Amino acid sequence: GAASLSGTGSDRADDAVAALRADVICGLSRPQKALPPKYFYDAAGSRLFDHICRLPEYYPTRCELEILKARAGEIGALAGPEASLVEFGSGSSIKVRLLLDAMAEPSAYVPIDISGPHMRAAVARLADAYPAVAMVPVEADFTQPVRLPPLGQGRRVGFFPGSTIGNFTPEAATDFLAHVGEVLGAGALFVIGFDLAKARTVLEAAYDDRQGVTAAFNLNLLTRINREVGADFEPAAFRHRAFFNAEESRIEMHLESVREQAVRIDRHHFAFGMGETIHTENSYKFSAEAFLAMARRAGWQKRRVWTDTRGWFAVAALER
Ligand code: AVJ
Repeated sequence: GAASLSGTGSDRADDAVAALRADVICGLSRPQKALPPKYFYDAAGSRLFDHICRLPEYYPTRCELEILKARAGEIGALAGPEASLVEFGSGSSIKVRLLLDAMAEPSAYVPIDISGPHMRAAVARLADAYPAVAMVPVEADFTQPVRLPPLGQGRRVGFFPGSTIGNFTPEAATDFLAHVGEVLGAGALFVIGFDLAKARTVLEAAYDDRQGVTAAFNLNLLTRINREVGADFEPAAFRHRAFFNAEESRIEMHLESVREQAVRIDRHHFAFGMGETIHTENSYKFSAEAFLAMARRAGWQKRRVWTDTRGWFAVAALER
């Protein structure tokens, strides 16, 4: 929009802080206090998330890599020659490289990410390794309408790894899948990772690791809000909580107040009872059937579904 064309870096930063402040005030005003998980990923949070991906308990990253390594050839064949790879979010370049290596003369890589600097750094590294692939970063919120730049003759291949789809409620996930279909257009392929339901013990350990890295990741949200909007959260007065809600088939992360306390943002005061929580994240766990039914409602047909050897994680290739 106008801001991205004419705005300076600091205008954009002001906008981002204003959006964070509004979301925090709104989220803390609800009966069940809540904060959006997208705010986990400041510089410190992104580093902590990279650490989470290497933890012994956090299986999704390793499972998905196992699947992508085993199936890259099949994905490349489905993509066909001169395809454009459109990634929703700009994540692990290891996963993107696996796909680009398996595709026949890929014509473009198009990451869509709200964090410009992070994305441009990732793209610069890829550009050196893939001189024949046009690198076309799009700085945008991928949940909002975006128009793709003109791309080559080949197929459009969407990519949404990591089970980030699990952050959305089923309704929002369905809307998002339909939105991706609109963005990619008729004939597109969509390669998407999703986490599978499994034993509670395995799930809960993955979101409450022994080293406390996930706890630090969750609590970092409060540190970020203090720094960026001038709140006076005392992170030590909150505890990390993660549990599997079987009814909703999701891991929930919360920050639990260890005592009665109040938190201030300018003229706003938020009272916490002892044990009261801020709900910070949902991470839905699917059956392949439930996931595919949701994709079908959003206009996507199944081409393939692959799982790792333990059957803990899945990658689907969908077509529209
Ligand atoms: C990036 C949303 C896929 O839900 O597993 C990891 C985020 N939160 N540990 C997930 C996360 C706590 C992750 N996603």
